[in-house]
Amino acid sequence: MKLHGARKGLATAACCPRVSIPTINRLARALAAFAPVALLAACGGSGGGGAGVPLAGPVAPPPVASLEKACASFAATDLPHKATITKSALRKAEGTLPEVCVVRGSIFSSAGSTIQWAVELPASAAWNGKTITIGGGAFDGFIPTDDPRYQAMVGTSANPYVKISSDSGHQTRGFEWASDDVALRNHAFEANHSVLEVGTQIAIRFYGKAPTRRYSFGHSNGGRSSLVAAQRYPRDYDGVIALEPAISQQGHEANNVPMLRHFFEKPENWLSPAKLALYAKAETRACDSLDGLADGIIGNIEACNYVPTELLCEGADNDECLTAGQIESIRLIYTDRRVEVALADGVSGYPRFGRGGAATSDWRNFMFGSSFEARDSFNYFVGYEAAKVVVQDPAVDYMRYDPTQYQAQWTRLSNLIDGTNPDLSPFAGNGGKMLIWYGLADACVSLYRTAEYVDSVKARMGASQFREFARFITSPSVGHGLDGPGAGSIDLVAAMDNWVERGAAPDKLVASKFEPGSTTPILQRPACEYPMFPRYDGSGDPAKASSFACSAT
Ligand SMILES: [Ca+2]
Repeated sequence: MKLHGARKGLATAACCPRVSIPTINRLARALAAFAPVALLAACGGSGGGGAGVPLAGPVAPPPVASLEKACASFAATDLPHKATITKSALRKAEGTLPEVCVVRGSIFSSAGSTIQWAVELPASAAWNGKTITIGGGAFDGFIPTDDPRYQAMVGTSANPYVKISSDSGHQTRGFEWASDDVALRNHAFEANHSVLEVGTQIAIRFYGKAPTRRYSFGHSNGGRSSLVAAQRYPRDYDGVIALEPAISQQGHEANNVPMLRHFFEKPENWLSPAKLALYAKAETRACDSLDGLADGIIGNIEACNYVPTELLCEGADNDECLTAGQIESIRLIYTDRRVEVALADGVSGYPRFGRGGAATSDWRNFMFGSSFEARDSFNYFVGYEAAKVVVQDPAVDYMRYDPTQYQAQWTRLSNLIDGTNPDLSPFAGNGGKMLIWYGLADACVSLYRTAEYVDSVKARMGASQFREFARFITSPSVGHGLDGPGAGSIDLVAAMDNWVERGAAPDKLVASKFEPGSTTPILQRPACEYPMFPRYDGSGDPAKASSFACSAT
């Protein structure tokens, strides 16, 4: 799961559901439309997994032809949700990706929302009998498995799986479609659920047997959709993996307004790459050793209270100092924010960001962007997109609108999209496992919102019950772009599968840092459960995880 440079449109959006009666009615109608097929099927569940979508439709014998032939001749006309196949073609092996049959198709939900999806099927002998759904970042609008960066993020351990993904029901990268209720509901949760049913059926038809396990994997908005699936459809997945999940998107968009306005109000508030480097160096110098080792990694973020007052420009502004406005920008990044907008599940405000982001690509990509004039940072982009929707005006002035005047729209969005429902009992009761990972330096989606969410789940279920099915682990000095001085690459798919299949809880995971293109780690650290971080033992090899112990202080 390393990499994928944080880029506008790719990185996941800030953020951020409850099943209403209309939803239930809608689901009932969908099921009714499907009844003739469902009646034909044995209600097989998904083998040994907890996932319980009925496996409808006739079962074909296992293919004996080559993958290419089986792929070219694959057809299915009675798929769930009236899904239609538009193309079925072999994709040859490339890099670390194996040869697969890619079945593409669509689900027409309404005039305002059509879901484009893809299901990647490895050769029968290579299939491990399981599926993995791969979620998209930002506002979706593309098929993640078509993007090599997403394939790299999920990693080679996912290669033996049937990979399922979709654009969530729209084909653009903005948020303008969110004014359409069907499109919004698809993006929020329904597309993921529907496409899982389609992908499961395609696997059954293609291989002649049902998947034994189904997992979900996603980063940022994709992490949100993983957690939302566990909240709304507790029988869909045996394991959900969420990296830096954007579970409170509306909290992010409404509450970041004052901070972003300050950045872009005047040039002397904005931090150039040179200023970012200056600040990153100073923050690292002040806080690096708080974890016992000066290694460029700020592990003990809670003890890091550095304020760059000594960098204040005494004369003319230059690259070796910070203006008062720039110091205020940094203070705002590290300060909890509160814009009076009420969100789903009693959530309000939006927490500060974790320390260390200036030394990653995050502050440039997510906070400040390429120039003061461009206003192209990702947080500004998603905030502006949300403003257009809540104000219902594509020409809204982001720098002037009052988020508190649009409570009804925030509520509408938050109730559908946000993944803050703390009731994971049905998911846990069904045997589901949950693995959440965070880079502590994330400057797009606040670590602390997920920490609050995990606390809310523990408060409801009990901390020990939480640990029976879930882990929240972190890696310091890794940002939302999954880069930075820290070690943040962990094989979470293998970790999840070990937990689900063998009961091996992911308590000894090691995070690695690699040089680009290399598979030999240059640095390793334990992946500690939040709020613990890797503390150096004082004598061991600084490159080895065994030289560090997880500590809360
Ligand atoms: Ca350190």
